[in-house]
Amino acid sequence: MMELNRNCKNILYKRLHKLLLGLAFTSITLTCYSQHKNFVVINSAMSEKELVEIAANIVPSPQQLRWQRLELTGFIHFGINTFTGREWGNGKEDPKIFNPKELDARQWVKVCKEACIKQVILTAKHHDGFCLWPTKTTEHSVKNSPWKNGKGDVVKEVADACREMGVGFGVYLSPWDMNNASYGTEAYNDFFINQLTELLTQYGKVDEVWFDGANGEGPNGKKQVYDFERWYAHIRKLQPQAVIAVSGPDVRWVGTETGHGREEEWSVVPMGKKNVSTAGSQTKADEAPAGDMTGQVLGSRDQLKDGDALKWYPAETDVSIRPGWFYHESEDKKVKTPEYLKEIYFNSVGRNGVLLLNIPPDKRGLLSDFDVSALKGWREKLDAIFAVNLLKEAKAIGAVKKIKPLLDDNDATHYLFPMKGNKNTVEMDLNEEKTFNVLLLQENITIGQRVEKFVLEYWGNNQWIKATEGTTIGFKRLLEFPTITASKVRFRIVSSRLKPALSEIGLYFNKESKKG
Ligand code: FUL
Repeated sequence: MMELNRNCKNILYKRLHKLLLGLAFTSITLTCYSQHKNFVVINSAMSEKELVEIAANIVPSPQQLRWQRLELTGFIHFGINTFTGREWGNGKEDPKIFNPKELDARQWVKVCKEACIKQVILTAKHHDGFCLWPTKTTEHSVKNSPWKNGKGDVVKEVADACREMGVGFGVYLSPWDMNNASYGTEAYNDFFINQLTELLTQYGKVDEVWFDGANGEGPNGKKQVYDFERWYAHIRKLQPQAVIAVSGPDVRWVGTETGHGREEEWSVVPMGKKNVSTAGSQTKADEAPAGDMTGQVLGSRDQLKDGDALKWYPAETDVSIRPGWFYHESEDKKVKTPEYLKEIYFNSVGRNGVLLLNIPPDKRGLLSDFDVSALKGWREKLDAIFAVNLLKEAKAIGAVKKIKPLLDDNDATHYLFPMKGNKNTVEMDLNEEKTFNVLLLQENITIGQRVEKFVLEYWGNNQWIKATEGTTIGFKRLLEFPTITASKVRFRIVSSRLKPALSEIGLYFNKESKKG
């Protein structure tokens, strides 16, 4: 009996222990969760200090983090315009002109993959309303084209190729539709929901849904009031892991289509109030940041008060490898050079953005040799520059000793700079003289984006000399500067919103540098 009692007590204790542990764990999770949000409502009574602290603690959602880590994504503009030679159709095109006789989506994805592009977004429907999948929602689609006798499905071919090659898959579905008769009426929002349902239920996992803000007239001369809220909710239900860009809540348009993002790029921006959109775009886009989204800086200290909320809303930098978004033979000689693409990489990925590089297939349904060789040359350049981190074997010689996490190629580990006295500086001995002209920096954004100003110096002529400097870091910052040879360097964080969590630092040598 005694034995039985003891056993029961043991079981009871164990259960109680488990329960308490469970409760403690829940409360830890809740605390962590409440401290780390990607959206915080603010009010006008808050001081700048409070706002800065809130901004510095805002972090990406898991979807945003996955997306940011991709760094390179690819855009495929392909459709009826490929056959008319236009950039924007008018919705009156005959589906019979769509006939890409050699279409090979595996070639598109393979070329992208070899260029280290991690996700591919296909224009499933552009402004002309022509659908690249055999949709039930309209007759204006591949099903009425001679391609594969109307039995083809470009969306499926791209989705399958992406899955096979381990590349992410996304869809561009233009809200503006110049073909559909219901455009400009409430029925169009239902039609759009049905198109989304098809795209998000028939092709497996979708990682990104891309909405353009363009909002022109439809076939009956009317404009549509887009029901973005409803569309977002639908996407969240069908593909919760997908990010919604750029007229969407997760990813923001950087504000230019040149491929060159802002030097000072904050991923936390004020939202709400004073929405200003570009001409021709829907002015009521709920997700536009406060102020001018094409402005020089968004989210600086004095701009934080300009919204009703602060939000993690990172920048996507979209640009085409050619002057146009669609393929035109006349632009074959105008494909961006590997050197220029490298500049774009530095000024997009290297400025805390994700690059969305458009590579449009031609009338055959293949990426042309011009584009393929430009991408290859680009990749070779980047591989050559980033082959060796010259800091790998460096020894910490200053007040900050913990440099291991900064050199482990892992953006999830970091050193949290105490920022007291000289604990804002990491001083390193390179063991011997090294030649370098590229600086790579990363912050652990799961802690927050915090650095506001930094400087890199080297030891020369018995003094510290500035090599380069900058403002924001964010997920990644790349800076190229005139070539330097030195055996000692120091990296100093001049100002930061809160203790900065630096995750990586690297020095590299670009032997083809144009900076001298
Ligand atoms: C724009 C569109 O009007 C262009 O044709 C292209 O699709 C680009 C990515 O977005 O707003």
